[in-house]
Amino acid sequence: MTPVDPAAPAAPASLSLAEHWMPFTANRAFKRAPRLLVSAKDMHYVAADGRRVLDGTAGLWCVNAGHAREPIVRAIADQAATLDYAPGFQMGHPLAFQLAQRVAALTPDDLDRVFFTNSGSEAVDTALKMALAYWKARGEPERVRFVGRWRGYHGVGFGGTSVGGIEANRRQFEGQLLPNVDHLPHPHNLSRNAFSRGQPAHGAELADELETIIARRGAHTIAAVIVEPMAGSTGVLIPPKGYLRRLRDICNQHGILLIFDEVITGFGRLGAPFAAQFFGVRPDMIAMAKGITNAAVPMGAVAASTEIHDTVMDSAKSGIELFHGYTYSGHPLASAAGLATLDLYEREGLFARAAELAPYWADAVHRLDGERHVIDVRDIGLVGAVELAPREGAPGARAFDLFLDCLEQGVLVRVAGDTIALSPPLIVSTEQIDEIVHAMAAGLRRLD
Ligand code: PXG
Repeated sequence: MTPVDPAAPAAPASLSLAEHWMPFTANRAFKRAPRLLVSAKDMHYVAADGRRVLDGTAGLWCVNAGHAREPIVRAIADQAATLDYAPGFQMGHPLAFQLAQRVAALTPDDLDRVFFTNSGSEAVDTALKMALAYWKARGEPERVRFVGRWRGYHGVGFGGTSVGGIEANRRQFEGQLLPNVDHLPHPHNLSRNAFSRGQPAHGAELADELETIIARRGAHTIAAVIVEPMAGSTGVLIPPKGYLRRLRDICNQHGILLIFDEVITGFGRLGAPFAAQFFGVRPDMIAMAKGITNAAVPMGAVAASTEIHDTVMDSAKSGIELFHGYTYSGHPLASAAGLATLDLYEREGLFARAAELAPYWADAVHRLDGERHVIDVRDIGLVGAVELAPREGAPGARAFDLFLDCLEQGVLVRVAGDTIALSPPLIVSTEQIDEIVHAMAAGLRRLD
């Protein structure tokens, strides 16, 4: 049991749970047995009953520097008192420009033109629309098709849902998703790659399926391919060695844009600023969010190549070049939080820290190899995944029980189908890594 924190704020005594329609949640079950968090600091949450919970998931893959970090808190508070909001259309404020410059300095090569959104979903839809605008500007308006990947997650906009490949997320909206989308096969293959350490050896050839799609549709109809370099929400799918390079090469051969959705992998999760650098593959656009502000204020962004940017700029005779944007694009509070966050990452060397911790992390999570029900353990950077054999007729139930068991032990992990995903803040200590793995092992031994 974890200690109770007497200083934690209490949840209100009479809290009505009916009105808040919760996102991606089993609402009825949750409201029968709610799990409420009331405060957080560094590596820990405090739950409504006062117990401390070790954050094994960086919130939802987003609190990379740990919770309620003082410089970020101060930057947001100061900014709220100085300039709470400024219109972002035909007006600007300095912080958004400063943050764009700082983000551009972290992205690979010439991906130096940064468009701000408020979420990963908006970043994805923005990148897809930029691809369409780019081809129109280039005089190839017939390039309108997108290629996503099965089991991909690109948020919940119509664009992201359409290129996404998680069946459950598509089913309720079938019939009104974007037309002209194809999906690559996902690269997850336990019969060849189970219990791999780091990138699996087998499966680079799955990228060649893009050639099949191109042969069927014609390269001249395809605007862009979008993939998560490492897929997170679907249960941590790590790209086989050579796979991303092959996708890049095929896109190059056919002049197709490659978009990396780095909403999860951006800002140090793998031990490099972006997965593009970690894997040594340059996309044409990167969609990002989450870690850009350490999740303290919602924000997302797209980094586009100067070529894409300049082509769109040059195609407009005068006036607005891209008919797209959000009321809160580059919001002052988010910009201030972003600047303080990037300072903190730099000052504490957190991306390098993630890289240095990765071997310890890999050893730790692979101690779960061979535990009961475990059919795979995988790792990359500071990401781990433990996949369980599903319970007969109840997919996901076993992993959900393990999630509840870990929470009872004071460790927050994340369920994705029958996989438990682990992604602690990059400030995690080796003792805390052991604590996460120990809770998982103890939970697994109790699990039906
Ligand atoms: N792309 C990727 C790759 C993501 O992981 C989004 C887009 C959408 O971002 P927004 O900010 O619109 O939610 C995401 C979001 C999980 C989990 O448990 C993952 C996400 C969100 C919630 C839960 O793995 N990723």
